[in-house]
Amino acid sequence: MLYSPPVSVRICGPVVCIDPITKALANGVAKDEQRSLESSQGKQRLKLIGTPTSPYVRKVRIVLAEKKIDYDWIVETPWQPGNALSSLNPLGKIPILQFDDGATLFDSRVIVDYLDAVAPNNRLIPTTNRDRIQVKRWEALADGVCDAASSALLEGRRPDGERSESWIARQRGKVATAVAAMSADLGDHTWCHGNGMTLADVAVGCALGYLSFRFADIDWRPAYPNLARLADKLAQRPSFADTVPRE
Ligand SMILES: N[C@@H](CCC(=O)N[C@@H](CS)C(=O)NCC(=O)O)C(=O)O
Repeated sequence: MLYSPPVSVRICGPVVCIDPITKALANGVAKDEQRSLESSQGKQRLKLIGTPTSPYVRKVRIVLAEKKIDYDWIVETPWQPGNALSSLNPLGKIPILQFDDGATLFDSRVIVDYLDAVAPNNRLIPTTNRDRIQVKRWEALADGVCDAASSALLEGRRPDGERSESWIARQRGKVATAVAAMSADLGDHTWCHGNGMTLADVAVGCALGYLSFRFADIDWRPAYPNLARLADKLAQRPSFADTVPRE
């Protein structure tokens, strides 16, 4: 089904419920988005489809939590034969965000971009182009760590005779250089970009969490104390603590 933009999402925090239309107007969202919010037919109940092990799903769950957006989480693994994911995402990958009318959004970068635009409370992606691109660059780097690491993991699970050790080494090499680059780019700064937490930190936190979860032999903490400091700070947030990867 083609994506038809929903008009509003339900934003509920533990203490207050924020009306998304009022909030959007107060935060000065773009005029066309205002119009779409104003033509509201009602509030959307979002479904997120994914697993508790996927770092991309975790990134979306953290953004949903940080923005206090209510949703139903449907656990579905792409590795289960006969799963229905390809009817929701032709690529058969998670995460998938599904709206009341059945329309879907993928992948994680598109979903978080969408969520940050329709629920402008607790902005995670800066609105100025220069800052926005830097945050998206961080996200690409961190997601790239997950891409390379998961490729190495899956290759390592192939049967003897089918497994390529050179492919695993290639992907592990990408992980190593990308983590070193993240550390160099973070330097002495508290956050990856700017003076507060952004999607850059969320994506980096998910990538580092995925390495700790799946690759006990990749000892990134002592090698990169600045990344360890960032990961420890993020781990104190309920959005991170509640989404620690698990089987
Ligand atoms: N770039 C995608 C990557 C999503 C992805 O690779 N998800 C994995 C799970 S961690 C998946 O669904 N793999 C199934 C497959 O490749 O068939 C995103 O950010 O959403």
